[in-house]
Amino acid sequence: MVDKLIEFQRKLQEEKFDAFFVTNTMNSYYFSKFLSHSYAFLLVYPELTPKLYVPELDYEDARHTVKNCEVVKIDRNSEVLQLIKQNLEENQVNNLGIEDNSMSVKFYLDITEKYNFLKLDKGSQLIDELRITKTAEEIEKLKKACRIADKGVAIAEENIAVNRRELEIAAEVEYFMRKEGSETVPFDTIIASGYRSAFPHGVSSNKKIQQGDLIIIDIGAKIDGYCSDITRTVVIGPPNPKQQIYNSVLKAQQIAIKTCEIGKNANVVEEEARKILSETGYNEFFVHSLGHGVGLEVHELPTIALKSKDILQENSVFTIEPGVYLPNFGGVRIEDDILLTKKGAKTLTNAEYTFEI
Ligand SMILES: [Mn+2]
Repeated sequence: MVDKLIEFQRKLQEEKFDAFFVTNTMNSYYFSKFLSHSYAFLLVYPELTPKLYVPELDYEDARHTVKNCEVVKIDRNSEVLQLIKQNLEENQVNNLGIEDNSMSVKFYLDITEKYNFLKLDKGSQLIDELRITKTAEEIEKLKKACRIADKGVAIAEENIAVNRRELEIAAEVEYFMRKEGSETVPFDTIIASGYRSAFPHGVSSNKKIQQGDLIIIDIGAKIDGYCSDITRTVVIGPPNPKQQIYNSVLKAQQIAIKTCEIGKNANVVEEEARKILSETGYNEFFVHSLGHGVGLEVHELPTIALKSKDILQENSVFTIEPGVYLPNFGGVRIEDDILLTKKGAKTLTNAEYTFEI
């Protein structure tokens, strides 16, 4: 079984870090399985047992959960950075990796002052590179989150009706997904109808759904911290000819999914999707990138975009979501989460592509 903490320690050795200071709670959860709602500082050495520093109020919980690190209790009157400093000194650390992508300026200035005997090196990338491919255990969690979101789409479609408000539909979907085991929503549930469906970042509002509206349903669920992200677009009543942009978007999405293979540059996948949209003249209305990685965060690596330098890797999970947005008219977006395997892309979200309801 792949152990990401051991892989990380190997990387630290290769990159000649004496130690690494994991301060982002999502990353300390990634390695230790303990999610703190205050702080959980993980000090990782290439060869010693990692130490997880948690506040007193989290100690019992962490002690029961964590199997691969030594859990250190920080009582309310102690200074955690001071205690970590002692440990760094005892182990003769000269250079310390830090999480440059997520640390506050205040925290950075604080450690620069307190740890002035150290050379601090940027290291977020090392963790991002580990998170880009998923373990079997992570894939199971992502699959569960996807299954719940699939059912959430069906609930949205059942509830959508003329004169109901977008927020009401969003509430029905979230209530249902919670009952199915979703811990929370990874992002606000989006039900965007009519002219509002043309806002690529549209959110649910008090607008009432009307006959003939295009409606974007963009939702996600969360299992053990792992997110899903799916979008379907429906129309109430028979679609008018212009609403058939749906067919171009669906074709672009399906072709892009088929294009995904291990070793391919991510930008090529977006190019393929854009070729299809260009055939019908809609390419210029596709104003965002094609997709993003999904894991503990709903947006992580790889980036599926024209500018991306990422190479698609086996066991990466990411979205493919072309969209076309015609101002004052409406928009269409179709999104699935896919797992990249040796046999190509496998969709983890499997809600039907229903258009007319
Ligand atoms: Mn997305």
